[in-house]
Amino acid sequence: MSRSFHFSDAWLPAGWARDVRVDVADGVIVKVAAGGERAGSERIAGLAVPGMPNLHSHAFQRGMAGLTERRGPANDSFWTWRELMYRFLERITPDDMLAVTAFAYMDMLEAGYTSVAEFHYLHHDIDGRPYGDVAEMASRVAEAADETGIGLTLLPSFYAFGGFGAAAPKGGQRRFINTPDGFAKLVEQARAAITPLPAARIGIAPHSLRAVTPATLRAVVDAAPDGPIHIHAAEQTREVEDCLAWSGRRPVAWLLDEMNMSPRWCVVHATHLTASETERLARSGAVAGLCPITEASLGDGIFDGERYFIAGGRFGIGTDSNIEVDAAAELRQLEYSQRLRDRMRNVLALSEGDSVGQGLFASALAGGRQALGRPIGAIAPGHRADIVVLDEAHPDIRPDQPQHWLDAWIFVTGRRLVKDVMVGGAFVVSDGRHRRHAAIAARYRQALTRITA
Ligand code: NGQ
Ligand code: ZN
Repeated sequence: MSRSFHFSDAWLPAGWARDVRVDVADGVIVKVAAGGERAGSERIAGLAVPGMPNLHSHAFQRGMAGLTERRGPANDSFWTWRELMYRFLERITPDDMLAVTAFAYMDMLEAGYTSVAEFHYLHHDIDGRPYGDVAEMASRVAEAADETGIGLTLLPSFYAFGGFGAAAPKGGQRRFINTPDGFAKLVEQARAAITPLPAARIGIAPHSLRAVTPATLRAVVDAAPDGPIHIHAAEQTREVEDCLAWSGRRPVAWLLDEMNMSPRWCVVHATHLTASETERLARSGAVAGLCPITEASLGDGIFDGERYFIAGGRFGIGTDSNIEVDAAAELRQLEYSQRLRDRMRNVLALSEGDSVGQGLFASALAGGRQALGRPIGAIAPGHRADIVVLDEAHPDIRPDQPQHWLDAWIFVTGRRLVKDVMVGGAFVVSDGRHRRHAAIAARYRQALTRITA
């Protein structure tokens, strides 16, 4: 099926262009022409930009947003939050998984994301036994993507141990656990579950160095000859200390030394790195999976963005715990974390005159594309027609100053500016609202009422 659109303004690889005709066939952009012919095309007012890939999500955690912001008995931290998260996920059934994930994906689409890499580890039944279909939960993730229209890279997570040195899993982890063989079956079933989805992709996600051993990590990586590989690393200082005690090396240094860190890899968080780890990671071609809003929420720390950018490092953004879903706000938080640490401004724009917003947006599109392993992230031939239309009539958008438009979105308006969203050439969000908003929201509310009863 082919369709043509005519956008009043569009952000193309070379920058903003006026009167842009985009021809789409089977969900893919086949031709882009600035000043192109209007006949036979649908006219769309607004500022068209490529949809942002979300490179790191645990969709089910959307259901606990707002429920962990009360002080506990002592020393609230990432680790006490994790206990609450384990308690929350104890109650999630496959139907709940669908309800919460679809709501999270709808929220992403309404907030400027058009694709997601789901780092999926909630595999087994509540008692820890595999479901009859070992990929039951993964199938619900695929169903949620199908229902909402978001592009999916599904990353079944390999989780085998409770801590460094093959520590036994704790009770709260029983729904995650697989052997490498069991994991291989899960990946095969998950692959079958995503087959009907347009251009969906599968990869793997060894959860963290805490959750694997060197031998099991190598086994699952060797069994995946292609596709993205995502892993959490160096998010908390305690994880770095435990890794040093276990191996004498820090997590990212260990990965760089022991695994072939190629562009297939996405190192999620990479918060606590030495200067040399930061530079080595940049040179490896892997993507740093930054989740600045969640990292702030969980008290993780601050990524060394300036050093990494100067070294040419690649990055993308992820919504992780999904506590606040907003592509613009995620990029803003990344820059603001640097400003707060350095007491400076415009830290992540490297040359005089550069726009912080434009630079971050362009880099996050490229890094997201690499981490998701899908042809996305540009309004250009060969890319999926995943396009976000921003409101050109918003009072903060000065019609004659396109050089400020992305900064206005990222630093001023955030997701309120998102008007219409197209995925694979079909509009799923109009005037800021997903076409199935009411039904997906009602089902989510019902599921949450039951889960948190
Ligand atoms: C997760 N989330 O897998 O959901 C983790 C917490 C862990 C973040 N790290 C659990 N943000 O790392 O063990
Ligand atoms: Zn995560």
